[in-house]
Amino acid sequence: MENNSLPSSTRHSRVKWVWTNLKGRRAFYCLGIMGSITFNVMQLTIPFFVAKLIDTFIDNENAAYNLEHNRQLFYIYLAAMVGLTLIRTVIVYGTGMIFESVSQWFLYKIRNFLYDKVQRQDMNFYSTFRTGDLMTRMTGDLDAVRHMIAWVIKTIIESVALYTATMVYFFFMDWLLASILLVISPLIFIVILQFRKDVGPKHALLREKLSGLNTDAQENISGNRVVKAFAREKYEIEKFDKGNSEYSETNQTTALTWLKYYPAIETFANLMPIILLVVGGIFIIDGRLSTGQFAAFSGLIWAIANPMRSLGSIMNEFQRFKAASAKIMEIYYSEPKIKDDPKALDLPDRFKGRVEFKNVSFKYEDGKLPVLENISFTVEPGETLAIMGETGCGKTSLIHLIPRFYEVTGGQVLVDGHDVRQMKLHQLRKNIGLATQDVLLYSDTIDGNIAYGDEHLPKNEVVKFARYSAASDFIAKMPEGYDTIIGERGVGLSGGQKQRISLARALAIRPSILILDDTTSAVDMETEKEIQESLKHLDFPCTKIIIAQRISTTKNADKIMVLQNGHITEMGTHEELVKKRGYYWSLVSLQTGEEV
Ligand code: DGT
Ligand code: MG
Repeated sequence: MENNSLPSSTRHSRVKWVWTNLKGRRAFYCLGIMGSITFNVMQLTIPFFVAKLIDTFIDNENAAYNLEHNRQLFYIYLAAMVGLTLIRTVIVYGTGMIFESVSQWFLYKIRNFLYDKVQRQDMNFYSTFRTGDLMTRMTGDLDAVRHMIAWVIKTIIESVALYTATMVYFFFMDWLLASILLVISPLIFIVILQFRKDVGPKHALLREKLSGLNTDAQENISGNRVVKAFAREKYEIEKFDKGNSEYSETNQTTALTWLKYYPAIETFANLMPIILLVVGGIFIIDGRLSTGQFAAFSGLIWAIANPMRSLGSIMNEFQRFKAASAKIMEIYYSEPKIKDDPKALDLPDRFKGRVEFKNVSFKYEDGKLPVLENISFTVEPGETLAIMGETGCGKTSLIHLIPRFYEVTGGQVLVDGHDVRQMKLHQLRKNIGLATQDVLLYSDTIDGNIAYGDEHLPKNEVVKFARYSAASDFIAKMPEGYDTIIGERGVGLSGGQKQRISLARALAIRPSILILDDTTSAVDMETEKEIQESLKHLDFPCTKIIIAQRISTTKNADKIMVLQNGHITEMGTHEELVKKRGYYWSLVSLQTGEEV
């Protein structure tokens, strides 16, 4: 994760992270915890009153007398038992609501936070994390964290409260019997610790398998055309099947791990009633313990055996939380490298549109060779610069430096005379209209896609920009015109149609700098000419930087730049470059089919 300087999540304690993010609901959550403790301590009341009843009214020399003359006490005991049970029910309901609502609130808050984080990341982040993996983090992993808050912590508190209260009560009644029952506990803890060691890595692996499965599914569903074109359905189905069965197997091994430890825990837990029966029996015979007390011990023995039994599932869920939270915290604490300088300049909203490269060099962080070297040029406001060059020579990389998608490795990129690193990213990018080489349109109406950068754009403006990009004719022929849904679940569009909508989208923000990356490559010559003509007559001032392969697109530009292997090899007007008889000249000859 070196690209994004993601701090290792282990540096942040998980529980502390949860606690920090509970801010705003902490008091409410603590109320839930207190409710849980109260409810569990109250579990002791029934056996307590049962013991009292037995010792006063059943197993007592004066039982008949007591029943006769102390009948009121008998009713008080009964009423107390019923009353306390009712109160306990209310508390259980209340705490259940609290844990559920706090955990849902947490889930909502963190999911929004993560989405925000992901949206603000720079390009490097997106080449590091795969979509399927990010989706897993935002869904399954987050649910494991929610489960921790709603169930795991609650169950731990309940178990500890119940166990402790019962033990205190037991010690109060008979310290010796209580101590003998306690002897089992360390054995159980040893088994549980061993289980934790065993199951922890399995949860981590399980989580990786799920993420891999999601990534495969996501890539194949969005890339289904390629799968079909190469008739690779069978291969992809088999690949998924393999991943799926591996996931299923890992799931089973993880779930079955507990079964290895379960018999030991169960044996220890079952030993308790036996010890109680033997030792308690002897104590009753010796007169050390009353029948009522024995009944209380017996009625509560589950309260120390059950928490031990639930230790297994608590540990299981805790390990799942551990694996999931590490993944979430990685995103949570990640910081984009490209962000606003705290001392960023306060510039007027609309730029003039002067672009200057000063000795710019650039290399991708994961790349070995420099992509651009020593690039210097200037485009004055309102001018048009055309960039040409063989595939892979660095054209797209160059224009991506203007909106600061990547940081230069040497030199400076200046807009209106200011280094882009000193500008507010939002402001810089708001001034740039970019039609990227890979067109991505949203599953939305044509209108919604064109007005993406300015949702309040009036309909007549949308139509105007569609006209600029020579898209209005084909849009008018669509079944529902501008309201036709396009994108993944909508009407299919041709490559050239998509490019024209993408151009209209870039124009619709009235950028002071318009960047077109091969935007008319799939458009026929006639339509392209139309587009060129309207770009000359936009109703707002705009600097244009146009990457293209066709001479017809570039020849009217104020400047034409030829890039070769990351260097500028030619720069000038059409006439100048033709005279030079270099790369540009050879392109002209090739494309026009005549010696010029
Ligand atoms: P095109 O669109 O095929 O006409 O080619 P250009 O001129 O737009 O090339 P460009 O800038 O996309 O790529 C220049 C070089 O940089 C090429 O060798 C591939 C490499 N490159 C492009 N994108 C990345 C990236 O995200 N990471 C790394 N490591 N290398 C990249
Ligand atoms: Mg390119």
